Amino acid sequence: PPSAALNLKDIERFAQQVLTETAWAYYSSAGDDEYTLHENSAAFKRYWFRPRVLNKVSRVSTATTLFGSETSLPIFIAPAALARLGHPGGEVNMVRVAGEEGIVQGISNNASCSLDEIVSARRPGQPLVFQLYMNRERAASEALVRRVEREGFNAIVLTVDAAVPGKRERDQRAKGNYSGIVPNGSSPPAGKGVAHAISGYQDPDVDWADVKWLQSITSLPLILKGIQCVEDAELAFENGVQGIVLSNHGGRELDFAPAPLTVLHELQHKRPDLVRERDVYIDGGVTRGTDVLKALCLGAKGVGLGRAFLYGNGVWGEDGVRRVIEIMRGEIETGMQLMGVTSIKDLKPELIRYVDRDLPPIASR
Ligand code: HOC
Repeated sequence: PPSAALNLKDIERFAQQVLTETAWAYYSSAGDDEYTLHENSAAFKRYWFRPRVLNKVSRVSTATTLFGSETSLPIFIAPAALARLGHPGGEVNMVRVAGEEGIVQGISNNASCSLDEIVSARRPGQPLVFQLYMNRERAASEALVRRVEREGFNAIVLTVDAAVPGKRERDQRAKGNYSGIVPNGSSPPAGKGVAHAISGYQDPDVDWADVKWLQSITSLPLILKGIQCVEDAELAFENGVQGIVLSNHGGRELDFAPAPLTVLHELQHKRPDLVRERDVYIDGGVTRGTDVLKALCLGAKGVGLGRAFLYGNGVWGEDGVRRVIEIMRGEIETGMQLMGVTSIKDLKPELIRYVDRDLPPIASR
């Protein structure tokens, strides 16, 4: 049962046992030697807390506002492709649970459930954001953006860290049958893995003029996902976007791209005004509620989790998605209580310190 998982690492281990070889390889793989995949979570271990005591903490609120909607937690379901590869209910399972739990969800351009299925599973007013890859055929992107706007999505999230698929060798080596699950009618090129199979329509020639073009065709807020340095964060806001997600695509694209938490620290240092006044989100490498709290102390507005939801969904369907949220809710609440804070706005840089050394790996149990 889902209660057998006490933490997100447990869920990952169950997923490795239960998912097909193709699904596990596709979900878990990352670029080249997977240093960035490792670094995304290692970066969190270099920040320790400076807790405050003797504050009354019996009542804590984890509520906040993400992508313009109130949410019960400072986390969101990051857009990720092909939830059906893990469970036949696919993204719809996540929509149902996110609705019950009051969580914002990102719907991937490469979702395996159709937009019709997704919007029919949604509660009235349930917050969803749509993650877009720019199609070589701009007219197709335009039609999609207009459809999503009509459906009342909260925002368009344009992914900018994946001009071409990263070299994911575990994905390429896994042999399996994913026809019928791959969206956009693509036929998978043999032996190149799932990422190549689904991304044929994506245009590597996207630039800041396309960002302006997107703004001209929609009144929805535009968020850029995949910002990896301070200069591009500045450019994004100069180009009028409403928010950015510091992300390296879960380590799946450029190996040796920096951990999003490191970029957040640098942004917080060099442009505290942007972190304070604009919407800066982060994703990648989150396995604990304390990771979320560290990112929030450094100024992130919210934190995305992708693989954890794919794994939970893959093992137990809706119950697994619910279990991920339950675990995170518990860890975030307990962490806040032990740090001496009772609301999300109290999470400030003064509550953490940077420790300039790596910890030894945690022994496996
Ligand atoms: C050209 C972009 O987001 C993944 C998905 C699909 C990425 C396709 C690569 O697998 O990370």
